[in-house]
Amino acid sequence: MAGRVVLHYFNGRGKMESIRWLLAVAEVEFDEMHMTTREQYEKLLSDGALMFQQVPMVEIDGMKLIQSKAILNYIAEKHNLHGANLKDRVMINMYSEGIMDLMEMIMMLPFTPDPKPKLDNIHSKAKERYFPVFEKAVTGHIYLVGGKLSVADVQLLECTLMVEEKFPGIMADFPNLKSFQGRMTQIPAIGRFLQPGSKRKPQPDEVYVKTVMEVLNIKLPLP
Ligand SMILES: N[C@@H](CCC(=O)N[C@@H](CS)C(=O)NCC(=O)O)C(=O)O
Repeated sequence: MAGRVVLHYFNGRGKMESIRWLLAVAEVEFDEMHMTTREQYEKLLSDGALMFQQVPMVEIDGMKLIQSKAILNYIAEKHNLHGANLKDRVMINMYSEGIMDLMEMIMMLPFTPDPKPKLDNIHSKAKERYFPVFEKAVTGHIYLVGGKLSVADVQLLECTLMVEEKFPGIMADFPNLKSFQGRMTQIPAIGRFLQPGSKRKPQPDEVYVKTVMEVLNIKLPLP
């Protein structure tokens, strides 16, 4: 029998947070190994657990999976959160990639020495490029694709909450997206994940940034 799911990452959001969200929605219990030292990372490397020397890594069903999108797709497929057919799936993937592009910009902010111009760019991209697409997609539809909850819906909720943390009030121009958020938070597993004390991580702080930089030997500015 496959053991419990174990997430190997930092004690912070980064590229693992969408995986935490999806597992929570699929109601899969998981444990976390938080890397705090370079030695822990080197141990994973020497064990051959990190194919491309990168985390996230997730132990699941007897495998050690890497590459966050591959991990998300595996969990989504397994838990019926990846559409009913090939055409739905490609739409889900298109939405999901767009959402991840926006979330990645926010993810990189704490590692940016001069975040103000990046923040302004994120604001205009969210408002003019990404949110209008999703506002339209959820108008008259409960979910993004095929009338069925998918990984893209889960990521869209995660993303809109992240953007709102940076720009409170941004949703005022997107009433249907706001309603979508409201519907999604009614899903019991999501309601529980949004409660304090869940495995959802807070916004990155100085400790998180310092830990990531030390463990991965990152020097600023990033290339
Ligand atoms: N495409 C990979 C990228 C993973 C990635 O960039 N991981 C960072 C931490 S968030 C890392 O391990 N960097 C170490 C390195 O690249 O040497 C994914 O989505 O999982």
